[in-house]
Amino acid sequence: MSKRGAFVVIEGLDRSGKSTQAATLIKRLQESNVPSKLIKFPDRTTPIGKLIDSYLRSETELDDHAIHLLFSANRWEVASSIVKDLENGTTVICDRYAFSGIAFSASKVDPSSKPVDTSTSDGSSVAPTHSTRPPLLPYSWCRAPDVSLPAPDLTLFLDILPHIASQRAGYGGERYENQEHQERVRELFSRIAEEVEAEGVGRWVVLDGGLELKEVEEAIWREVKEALRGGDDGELGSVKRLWD
Ligand code: 2DT
Ligand code: MG
Repeated sequence: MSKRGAFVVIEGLDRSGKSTQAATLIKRLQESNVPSKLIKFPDRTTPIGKLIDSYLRSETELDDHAIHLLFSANRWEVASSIVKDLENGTTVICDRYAFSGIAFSASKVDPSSKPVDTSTSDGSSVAPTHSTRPPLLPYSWCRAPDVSLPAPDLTLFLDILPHIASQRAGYGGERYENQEHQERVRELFSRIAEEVEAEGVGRWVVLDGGLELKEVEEAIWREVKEALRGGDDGELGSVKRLWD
């Protein structure tokens, strides 16, 4: 078998620079003659993707469970083609993946729910915020539909503070693009990172998304070159599956 390609996922909050960096990375790979391909989730071009797109633009309302499953189905639509590409030696760069799926859904709260506990030590109470309300969907439920998807060899998490991201151009147009929700999404990503590291499903690397573009680009390039080299024996081995 020829050397397989690496599966590299770029994750982060909205406006953390993922799409810009993914585009630069694919250009560098191609200039280095590494067979590679860029994919993105949600893929809004498929029939399922069109439903997701309409939901994200707030043109339609969908039950929170249903939209979560659609996001996962949108990955399953191409899961076998990802594996095929990797096995044929193509490196796959993926802009968002199942980790966004879990983080964005498990961070949802019911705005009309009773806050967990907003009382302070002196007995007064503070206004309930997003983070004091109970989750709408259990974390384990959010993770379940993505179990057995191809696992990335490397996940690059572009970390940015929500208030910094909110000042970047193009922010705020779609559902979920508000600071309170993004704060909670960032917390969920930390939990996912711990789990990925504990279970050894590929490497999870946190990069400072607040740095200059060029600095982030170089940091990404170093990590990707390392990933392409494979393990100690110079092999990436067979494609692993998420969480199993
Ligand atoms: P973009 O801005 O990158 O197009 O993402 N999302 C994404 C989910 O809620 N679940 C998922 O599984 C994925 C992949 C994150 C659009 C928004 O969709 C959210 C932001
Ligand atoms: Mg967006």
